[in-house]
Amino acid sequence: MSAEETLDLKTVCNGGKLQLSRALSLLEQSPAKMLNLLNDCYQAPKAHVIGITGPPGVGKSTLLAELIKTYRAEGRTVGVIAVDPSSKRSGGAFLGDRVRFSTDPEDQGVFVRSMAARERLGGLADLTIAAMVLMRAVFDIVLIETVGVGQSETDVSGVTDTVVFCVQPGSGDSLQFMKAGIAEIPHIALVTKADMGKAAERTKADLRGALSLASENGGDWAVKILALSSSDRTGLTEFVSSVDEHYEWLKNEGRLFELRNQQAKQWLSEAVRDLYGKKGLSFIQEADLSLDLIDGISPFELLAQIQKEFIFTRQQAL
Ligand SMILES: Nc1nc2c(ncn2[C@@H]2O[C@H](COP(=O)(O)OP(=O)(O)OP(=O)(O)O)[C@@H](O)[C@H]2O)c(=O)[nH]1
Ligand SMILES: [Mg+2]
Repeated sequence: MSAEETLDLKTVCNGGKLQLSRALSLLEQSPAKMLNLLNDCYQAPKAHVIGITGPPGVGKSTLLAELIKTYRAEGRTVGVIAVDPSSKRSGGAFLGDRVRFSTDPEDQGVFVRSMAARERLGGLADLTIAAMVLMRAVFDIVLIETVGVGQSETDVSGVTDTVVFCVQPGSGDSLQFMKAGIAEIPHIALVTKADMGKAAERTKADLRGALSLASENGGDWAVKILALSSSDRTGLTEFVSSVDEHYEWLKNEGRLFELRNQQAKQWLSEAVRDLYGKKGLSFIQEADLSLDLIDGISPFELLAQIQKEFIFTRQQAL
C-alpha cells in the first residue's frame, strides 16, 4: 500500500502528532499525492483560523505561548503554524531575543510547525495554505504567526478567518498602520506589552485615532482595539473573548463560508498565475474553465483539473 492511501483524514485526525507530522512531510515532498487527503480536509473544516501578525519583536510568539496555555486549559486543541521570515527581513527581535516557545511533547492537543516564508508571496508559502487546510480539519484552533511590516499583513488575511495585528507600545506602528492603508485588514488591533504602562495606553489611543479615519472592516464588523500583556496576562481573557466573538460573527449569515470561498478562489488564481503566468489565466477563460468553486470541490482538486487540461491542450496544439 502506498503512503497516501494509508493517510486518510481519519488516520490523521486520530493518529496524533505522529500522523500529522507524517502528513505534513508528505505534503512537502509531493503535494500531488496528497490530493485526496487535502480534498477531504478542505470539505471538513473544524478550526477557527487566527492570524497573529505584526512587526518583528512585537511579542507575537510570546502571545502565542499564552494563548496555547489558555486554549488548552479550556480543553480546546491547537495547531500552530509559525511562518519564519526570510533572511531578507532581518532586524527586530529574531536577531537577539526572539522567543521560541516550547510546548508539552506529551500533549497531543497541541502541535507546532515552523515554515519558511516565500518572499514572493510576501511571507506565506504555498505550503502554508495546504498545512492550514490540514490542521483546520484536525484542531479546534489554528494559529498562524507571520511577521508583517506594511502590506504583508494582507497575505495572512488570505488564509485566516480572524486577523490580529500586533502593535508595540510607542513604536509608531499605528502611524504606519494608517499610512499603509492596512487599517481595513485586521479585525483586532492589539497593543502588546501593556505592562509598559503609559506608552501602551498612548498607542491604544493613537490606534483609535488612526482607525476612526479609516473605513470599517468587512461590512459591519468594527475593528476592536485592545491591549494586553503576555508577561502578566492582563487583558488576555478579554482578547480571547473578542477573538471568539469575531468567529461567532463570521458564522452568522454565511460570512465564514463566503470568506473561505473567496480565499480559495484567490489562492487558485494565484496558483494558476504562478504556474502558467498570464497565459494560464487566459487559457482558463478561453477553455471556459471557471475558477469558481463549485460545491463539493476543493481548490486543490480544481487546480489539478486545470493542470491536466492545460497540459492536454498544449500537447494537442503541438
Ligand atoms: N514587557 C513585555 N515584554 C514582552 C511581552 N511579550 C513579549 N515580550 C518580549 O518581547 C521580545 C520579543 O518577543 P517575541 O514573542 O519573540 O516577538 P515576536 O513578535 O514573535 O518576534 P519575531 O518572531 O522575531 O517577529 C522578547 O524579549 C519578549 O520577552 C510582554 O507582554 N511584556
Ligand atoms: Mg516570533
